[in-house]
Amino acid sequence: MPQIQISKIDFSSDTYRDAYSRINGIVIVGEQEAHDNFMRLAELLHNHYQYLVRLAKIEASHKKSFQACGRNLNVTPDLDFALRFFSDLHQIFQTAADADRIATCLVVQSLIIECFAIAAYNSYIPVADEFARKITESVVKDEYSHLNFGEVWLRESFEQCREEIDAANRQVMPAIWQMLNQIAADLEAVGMTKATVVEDFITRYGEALSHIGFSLGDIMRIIACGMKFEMMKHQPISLG
Ligand code: PL3
Ligand code: FE2
Ligand code: FE2
Repeated sequence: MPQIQISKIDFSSDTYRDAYSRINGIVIVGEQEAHDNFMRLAELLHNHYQYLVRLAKIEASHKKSFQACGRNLNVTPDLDFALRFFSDLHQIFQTAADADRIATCLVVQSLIIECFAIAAYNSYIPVADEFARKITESVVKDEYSHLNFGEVWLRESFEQCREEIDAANRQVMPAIWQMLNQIAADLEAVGMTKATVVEDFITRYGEALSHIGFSLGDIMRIIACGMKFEMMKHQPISLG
């Protein structure tokens, strides 16, 4: 029997629009970062230059699409908040690119940011307004191929890169949990939940690591390494 979904979300309420100003800022700045990162990767990976420039252009078009989503709801994106939100990841990517650490750059952009985006967009789709839902459905399709680029490259250089991938992960995962915690309340306000995003993210990132060549044991360890920071935040301090 088809389920009738009655949306309780009021897209024009102040609460919704306030939270959306930060979420919309994040996706706009996130897509801009993705554009810049793929352009940088194009310079670092000459034999993939044209393909990576094409990916960068797609990211620029995603940015435009999400700007339209904000305008449609009469929301001004909070870009200052979003720039601070991405600053740790931005720094990690720039430092790695300056040192020619391509595997690290790919872990940051092509694996982690893309998995984060796919998880977030998929959980946004069921609660989005009509206009944003159509846009997000088409954006998320592109993101799968961006994830795939990193998987394929890292799989081909797995033996030389596994240490670097591991180190990059240890650097990035705590930042990702922190980012999610910062926007947990805003996610709830637009009808999403942090738990859904975390679950989808872990599933996709774990799958990506297995495609690259990591064993199940490695994958558990890699993901749990980031989780420790996440769990500590919610554990009551035991004085006993
Ligand atoms: C990669 O192509 C783009 C990277 C964007 C990063 C997105 C992070 C998402 C955080 C939470 C926002 C979810 C809601 C989506 C609404 C349009
Ligand atoms: Fe994108
Ligand atoms: Fe992407």
